[in-house]
Amino acid sequence: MGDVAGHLAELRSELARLGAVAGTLPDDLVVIQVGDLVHRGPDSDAVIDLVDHYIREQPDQWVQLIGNHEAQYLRAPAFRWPQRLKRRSVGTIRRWVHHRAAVVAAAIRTDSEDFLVSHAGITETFWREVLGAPPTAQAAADTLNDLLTKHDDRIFRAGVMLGRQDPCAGPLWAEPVTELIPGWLDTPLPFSQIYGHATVNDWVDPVSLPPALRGRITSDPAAKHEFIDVRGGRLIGIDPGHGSHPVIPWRSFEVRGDAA
Ligand SMILES: [Mn+2]
Repeated sequence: MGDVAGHLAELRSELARLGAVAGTLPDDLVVIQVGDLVHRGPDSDAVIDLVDHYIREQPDQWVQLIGNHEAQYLRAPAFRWPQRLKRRSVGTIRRWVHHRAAVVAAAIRTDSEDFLVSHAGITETFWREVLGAPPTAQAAADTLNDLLTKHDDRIFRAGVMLGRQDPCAGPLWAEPVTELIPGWLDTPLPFSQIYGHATVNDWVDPVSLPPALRGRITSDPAAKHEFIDVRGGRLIGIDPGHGSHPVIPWRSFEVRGDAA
């Protein structure tokens, strides 16, 4: 599930579409939410409460990832933001991280494809230099989550969104057009990646695509998903781009396989 951005009604209706009834997820569903649950929309604290309900009641079926907006509450804020969560919500996010109910990355394997899921994606430079070029999504996710446990600053490394383009921007901050995608045009992807945070497309005010991506990118505007085909796999952006108002319609990206 892409960025929720503080929109409780959108979170509820998407979970209902996925089969949640009366606060219970169906047995065969695991939700991996890519982070940025909060800010922009009107109900950030209520979104934290609802996710906390699922994390408590069905811990094996909700995998919460950390976005750069959650990171604002885990360490010294990296940027200024007009909204601020209630103290109780901050405590909830910190408890998730402490108990590893919120992590940096997850892996999904299907019969035909291996996926790493993270907030902003792993750049080629980050994959090689920080992670040591792991060949599988599971190995990459394990290393990323170990780095979080060790409070390694590289997990939180910013990039162009905070002012300086960086090929080693981290999994909470990499910007797709300038930081995430370019490195993977030269090096085969070891596994596909699913991420939120930002998309090449602007779903509200369509932009012309960068020349390097023409012919490589396909989009599902109804779902607000985009697919960049590169050697070795796909880069799949699923941030619907909710602002103070939700961007409708949007959907989670559904994969049939095993989440770990
Ligand atoms: Mn983000």
